[in-house]
Amino acid sequence: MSLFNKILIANRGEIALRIIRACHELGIKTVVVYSDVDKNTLPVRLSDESICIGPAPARQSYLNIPAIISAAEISDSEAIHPGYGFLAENSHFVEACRASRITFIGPSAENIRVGGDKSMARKLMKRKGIPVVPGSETPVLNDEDALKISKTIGFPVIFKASAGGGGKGMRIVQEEKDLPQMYYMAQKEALAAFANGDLYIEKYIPDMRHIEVQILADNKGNIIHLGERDCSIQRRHQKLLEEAPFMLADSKFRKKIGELAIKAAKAFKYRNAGTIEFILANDGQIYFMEINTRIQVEHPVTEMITGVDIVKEQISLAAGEPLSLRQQDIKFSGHSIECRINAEDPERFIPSPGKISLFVPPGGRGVRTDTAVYSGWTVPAHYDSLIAKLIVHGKDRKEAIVKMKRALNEFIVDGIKTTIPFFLKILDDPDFVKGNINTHFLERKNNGKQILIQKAE
Ligand code: MV4
Repeated sequence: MSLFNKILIANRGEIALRIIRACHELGIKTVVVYSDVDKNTLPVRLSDESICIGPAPARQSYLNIPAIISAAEISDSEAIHPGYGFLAENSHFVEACRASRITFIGPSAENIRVGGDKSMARKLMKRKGIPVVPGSETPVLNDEDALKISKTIGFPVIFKASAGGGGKGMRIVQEEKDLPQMYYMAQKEALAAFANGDLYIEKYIPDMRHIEVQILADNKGNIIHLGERDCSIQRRHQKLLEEAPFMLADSKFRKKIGELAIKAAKAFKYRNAGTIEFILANDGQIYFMEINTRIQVEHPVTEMITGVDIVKEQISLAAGEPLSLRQQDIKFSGHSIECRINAEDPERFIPSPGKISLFVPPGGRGVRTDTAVYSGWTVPAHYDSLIAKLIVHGKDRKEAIVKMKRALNEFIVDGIKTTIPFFLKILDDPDFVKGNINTHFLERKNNGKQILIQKAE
């Protein structure tokens, strides 16, 4: 199998290191690009080559397309892995790679364009017979248009930004009289965040669970799924804790949601690794929510229960290899949980950058820590605050919870504040332990005065 000789990694932190490890196991040389403040990082130290591409602000470094393409050219890199965030879902970057005859390790530019237009993606799904939440067919043009549609589907409704995904430009509208104001607030927020104020409407589904399915697709259109993840524990639309499998999924549910995800991916003519996100309503209805056209932060929980190395699969699929696994080869075993450890005040979730004087990640059977942190390193304030992903695997959910608590208690991070204490509280919460969770879990805990998080604003 001749994959690539050399891959450039256009990212930083734990995911850059995760990709370096996959490349080295495949016998592929790596080049990392980095910003001034990332000179003394593990990815730079452990990569075969490294190239400084600019100053700390991401616009001038990790988002600087000409600098990254030049770095790939001068280092003779045949492919670029974008990781997640930064340029991972930028269709212009995919086209720039193509123009320079560099393989983009990920989906097609078209996949990213359609997936990034949430309203268009919804329309495509509906046309192909995949259930979507009742709502608008296209972006709504104005508040009158929005009111007309809302009246036909019934309140409450939710506005979402076509260019969004995950929170910004979202507003729940409980009743008719609130609609105009909510419409303009959502539009203003979407415009500011995405330079695109297009909004679409969905019926508001109370107490939903966020269930997503990992898929892999080769260039010939063969698609398999690696099962589902429950990502319902979120705060302000940031996932904090993810698990696989969804604890209430039996093999029938897995088959149903897995086949829906494959059908959705086929409709997109999807290539490489991706995720289909679903809303699971409390009446058991499954609706397509959006498609994520990248490797995701939470991919390790799927790796832990399937034994599939998703990053290696991405590389092999990008090289044009056919899928090496058939659906019947995918076996699910045990239960995995991931906690996203952020450099943040665990009470107020505000960033806590600074020097980490001592860093001792936990280990032992069934414990994986994906991190690029080491003792003495300083967390820069310029990027997101994820410093480590703690992932455990147990024979069942109960064992995974016990293991996660054991590992969190072992984890030493001195010098900065982290979200470790917050996860210890969640893992002791009786509702969490029972699996009595949904996307409003944390808000409900707050209102019930079992404070797990401080109220935002
Ligand atoms: C929804 C929803 C209810 N109905 N969609 C989408 C992105 C994710 N981060 C939250 N999203 C939601 N989508 C429909 N049709 C509820 C949420 C949602 C939410 C919405 C507004 C404010 C806070 C929220 C917390 C969790 C979930």
